[in-house]
Amino acid sequence: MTTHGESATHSGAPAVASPRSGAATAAEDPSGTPGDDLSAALAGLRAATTAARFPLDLPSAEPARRNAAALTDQLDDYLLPRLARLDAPLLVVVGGSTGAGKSTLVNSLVQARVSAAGVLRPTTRSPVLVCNPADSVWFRQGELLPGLTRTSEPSDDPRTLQLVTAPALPAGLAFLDAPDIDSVVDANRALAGQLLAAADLWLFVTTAARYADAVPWELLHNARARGAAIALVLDRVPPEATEEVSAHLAEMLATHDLGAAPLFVLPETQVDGQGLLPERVTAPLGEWFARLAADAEARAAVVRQTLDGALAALGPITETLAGAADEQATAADALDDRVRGAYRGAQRTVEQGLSDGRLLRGEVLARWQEFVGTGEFFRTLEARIGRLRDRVVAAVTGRPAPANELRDAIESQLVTLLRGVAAEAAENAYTGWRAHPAGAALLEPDLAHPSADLPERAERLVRDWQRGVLDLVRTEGGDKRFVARTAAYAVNATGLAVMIAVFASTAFVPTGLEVATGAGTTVAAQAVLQAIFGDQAVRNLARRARGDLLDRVDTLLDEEAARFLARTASARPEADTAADLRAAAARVADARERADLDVTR
Ligand SMILES: Nc1nc2c(ncn2[C@@H]2O[C@H](COP(=O)(O)OP(=O)(O)OP(=O)(O)O)[C@@H](O)[C@H]2O)c(=O)[nH]1
Ligand SMILES: [Mg+2]
Repeated sequence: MTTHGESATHSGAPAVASPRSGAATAAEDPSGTPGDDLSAALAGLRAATTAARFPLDLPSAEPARRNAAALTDQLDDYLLPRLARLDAPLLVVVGGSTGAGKSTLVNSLVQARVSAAGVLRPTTRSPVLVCNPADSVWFRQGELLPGLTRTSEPSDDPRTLQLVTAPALPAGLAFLDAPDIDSVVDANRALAGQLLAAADLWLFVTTAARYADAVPWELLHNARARGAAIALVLDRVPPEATEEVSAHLAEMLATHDLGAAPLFVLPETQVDGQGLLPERVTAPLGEWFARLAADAEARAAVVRQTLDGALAALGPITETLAGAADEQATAADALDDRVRGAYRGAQRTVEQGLSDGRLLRGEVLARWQEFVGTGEFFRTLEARIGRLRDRVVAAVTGRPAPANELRDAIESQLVTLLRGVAAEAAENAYTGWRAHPAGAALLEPDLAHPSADLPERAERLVRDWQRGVLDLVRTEGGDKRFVARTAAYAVNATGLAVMIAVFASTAFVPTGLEVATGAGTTVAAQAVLQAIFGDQAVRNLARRARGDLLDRVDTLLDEEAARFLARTASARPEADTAADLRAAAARVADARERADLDVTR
């Protein structure tokens, strides 16, 4: 058994993919059109992605935000710059668990201590890129991974990229030593993911102790799913375990559809005084990279394979974003519906209150009876309606106080009703939202109650309505003679009668029940009321006054509902977010098809 070298199942050929001969069509397309199309399509996708917002707190929102950010990063870090320069040096990102020996391996491959290796875990916190001096201009100018500040000094800041040149490394190939992928340090983990998304080739380094860990396999699986070029190093393998571990790892690779990825098994050895591995240990890997570096076509094939895979993955990723955007819109609609339902309920309660005579009770009824007169008054009533009206008028004339009291009683009855329905609607809308994941996040305690100034607004509403009823009586009283005959006090009296008629809804006071049961009134009282309300003019006025009241109530309740609806409106994604994302992804897919980057097709 060899203690080092590539696993027996894989050849040492530099090709990570299998390039078809002369396949560099897109890379060498003289017109450059497919690439330009692709770049434009990707710019469109970038715009659609950054425009997409997922503000409502749905289970899909957080992953969508993360995916959108990762997608934008990958477009900026890798896809756009790589597409613009298909011939740029191939970037090998060295990734894996902490302490696997990544930095040591990179140092050993370039024959220099370019990246600090150490016993403190994790050691590498900020990425180190090592390339041939001839390639340093490309990496320095910052097209690739533009968010990382270039530095020439070692750094612990994850937002920097330390650039080192190593003459021992051939031109056309660069290594990026990344922080650990399953780090306990959040920033490390996030950065490692971002760096892998910018790799032309991922060199995954693991050890005999760590190779079965879950996180790396998840990342490997995703990388494989995107069609990224991958090679693996099983590092620091104790000689006695080589056979068993290699076999098991090969099995796992096959299970994850990674059986074709080159695997290098490196034995545990001593590092030298510089912390480098002996040449004989790294030789197979070093030679594989040397051949890759020397073969422009093979390198181009790796680049195109990863690029094409990443482009192909944009469709499904974008679709999840579009799906999440759809969910946002649906949730916003659902939240709006709950609010509208609650406030429609309030409107219905008011309408019902105006139909079922429930407002004609208590204080209002008492004041009304007082207003139209006592038993005394009714005993003197005559049958003729015209006379009767005069009597009513006469009864009112000298007695302004009962009129005011009746008006006040009507006002307070209505205000109580409005406060009640507004409170109930707020509570219903509030609990409706609280039961919805996205709604709960939009709530604040005040929303459980009507607006602070609702009582004031309700009072104003009723007073305005009462004034409106009087105006109506004055200007629109159908029976001109009646109005003409009746002076200001009569307008007032008729107005109040109209309001009572609104409370009784049918414009009759049908309510032998409610009205006649009041103390001091008799069947005669009902007769007089029927005489008044049986009048067509009063009925018309009551119908219009009722409509006016309901309109005002609708406005008031709409204002109340608006406190909720404003929140969904500001959280609601643009209507065409999902469509824009899908259209942008379709354009990318189309341009990718025409660019024909896939060397295996
Ligand atoms: N004996 C021996 N020690 C090794 C070998 N490879 C790495 N080491 C040591 O293991 C420790 C960790 O190695 P690093 O190269 O820093 O590991 P890393 O993967 O870069 O770790 P992070 O930067 O934390 O992700 C260092 O002290 C190395 O000197 C090896 O093959 N043999
Ligand atoms: Mg390291």
